[in-house]
Amino acid sequence: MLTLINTNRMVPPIAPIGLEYVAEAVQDQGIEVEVLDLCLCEDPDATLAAYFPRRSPALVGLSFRNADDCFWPSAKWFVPALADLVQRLRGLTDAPIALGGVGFSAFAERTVDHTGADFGVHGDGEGAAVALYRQLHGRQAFETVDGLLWRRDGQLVANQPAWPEQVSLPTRRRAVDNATYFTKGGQCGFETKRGCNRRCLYCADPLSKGTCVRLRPPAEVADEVESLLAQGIDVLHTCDAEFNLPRSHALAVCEEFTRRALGEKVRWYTYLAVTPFDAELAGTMRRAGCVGINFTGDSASAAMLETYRQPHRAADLENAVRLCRQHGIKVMIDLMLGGPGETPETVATTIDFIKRIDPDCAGASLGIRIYPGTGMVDVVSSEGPLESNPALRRKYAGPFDFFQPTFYISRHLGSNPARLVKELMAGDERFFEPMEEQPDAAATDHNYNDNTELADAIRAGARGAYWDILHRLRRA
Ligand code: B12
Ligand code: SF4
Repeated sequence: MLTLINTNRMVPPIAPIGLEYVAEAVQDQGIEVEVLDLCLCEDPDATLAAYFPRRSPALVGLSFRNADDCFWPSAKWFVPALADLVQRLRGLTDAPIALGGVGFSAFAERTVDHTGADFGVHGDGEGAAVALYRQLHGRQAFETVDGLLWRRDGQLVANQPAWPEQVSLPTRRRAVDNATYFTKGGQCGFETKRGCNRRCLYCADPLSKGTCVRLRPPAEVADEVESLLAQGIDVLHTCDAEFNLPRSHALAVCEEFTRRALGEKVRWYTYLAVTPFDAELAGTMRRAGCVGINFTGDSASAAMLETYRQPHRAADLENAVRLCRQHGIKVMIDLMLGGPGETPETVATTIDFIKRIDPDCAGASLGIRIYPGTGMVDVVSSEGPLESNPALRRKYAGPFDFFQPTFYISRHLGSNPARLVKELMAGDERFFEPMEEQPDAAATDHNYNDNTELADAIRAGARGAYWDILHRLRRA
């Protein structure tokens, strides 16, 4: 038997869709599986202590979605709590422990090493969990398991993830209590593809999910949405990196939704790259039930977009907002402020431009989380010794270590960059402001980590993407 544990207790709670796909794929191979959801229980310690004397799994799998909250100055790091959990499990079961999840995959080797887990799976878990389970009961040929991290003679070995070109997943969505997640989290996720073939300077998605786009059959995606609908869940959020990459697949998914009249039954939100986006795509998405788009806008400064390696320009942002307005889709622009070369002038250009094109809201992330393996590491390496680089921000002591939350804010923004950005926003309520570093600073940001304002609104019946719920609250 395989026991899968959801370790993510962030509030509002997001259903562990990755763990659910893994659980159902394992079940489909005839392996008994149980899910222990530490998010939906009152007392995780008591839940674990009550579970293990009753059950003796052959393998325990831990899902680790967020390695940290990616938000400066909050900079919450969740790896130490994961290490504590692994230690606690050692006292409760002799079963080997395997780690997986998107947060895990961004730092796979370091996380296995740091927590002392027996195994880890970098990338897709469906096939790897089955293969690992079988190898544990068979010849122990761990080198055959795609994406597996394991130890040979005490040395950590990391197998390459497979990144299969086509993704086919179970569609039942019954392994997790999605109805409760919907009530407490205000939305549930679904996935139409994995991976990204772009190389934005800061982004870890290609590392965690693969560097090519791996598509899921549209009919399968629609089957899954119908499974969620049958559970009373009618507000959804995509779990793709960017829904419109590629555009042809986005259209195909939407057309399948429309063919099944799903657009009249569900409302869904999504992340989109700013290009490609056009009237045909906007109209097709709206008919298929899309009610809100969060664009990876980053900046309106041509220089900053170039630095971030984004193919779009300010005019594309303007076009995106206009098309959303024309098609009745709410629109949020995610901004990435403070990257290499950002100056007060480029920030002002971006903020003024956003005010003018008038999206429903814009989120200002100030401070780029530096992930090992991304272009950001090359940038900071080229800027001289880390210890004397004023752009680097962190809350831990000792040598710099990008495994721990480490952020970059351009030195040109001075000693209080959040204040500077807020002054430029000038209280415009369309912006989620960056948070200042003072401990008593008021929260007008869009950090969803332990966000009680959001959780309370959802408890009172609010549903939708969190930016949309917060936006509605602020206008009320
Ligand atoms: C969609 C999304 C959101 C939506 C979620 C909507 C929803 N209803 O699900 C919203 C906007 C709410 C959101 C919020 C946040 N998010 Co988010 N989100 C994503 C996104 C795009 C998809 C996540 C997802 O569900 N993927 C699909 C599933 C199927 O994949 P998976 O979890 O990786 O699971 C697979 C494998 O990892 C593996 N696996 C998983 N578990 C296990 C267990 C075992 C044992 C094994 C073997 C394998 C295994 O198998 C699974 C299937 O193949 C990712 C980026 C990305 N492309 O993945 C960011 C991402 C996960 N989010 C991130 C962050 C930081 C957050 C927030 C903390 C932001 C904030 N401060 O507010 C919050 C946290 C919310 C919460 N309560 O947890 C970061 C985490 C980075 C990190 N350092 O860890 C990511 C990676 C984005 C990024 N690069 O910055 N998010
Ligand atoms: S920011 Fe979006 S488009 Fe760029 S690499 Fe990441 S997922 Fe791909």
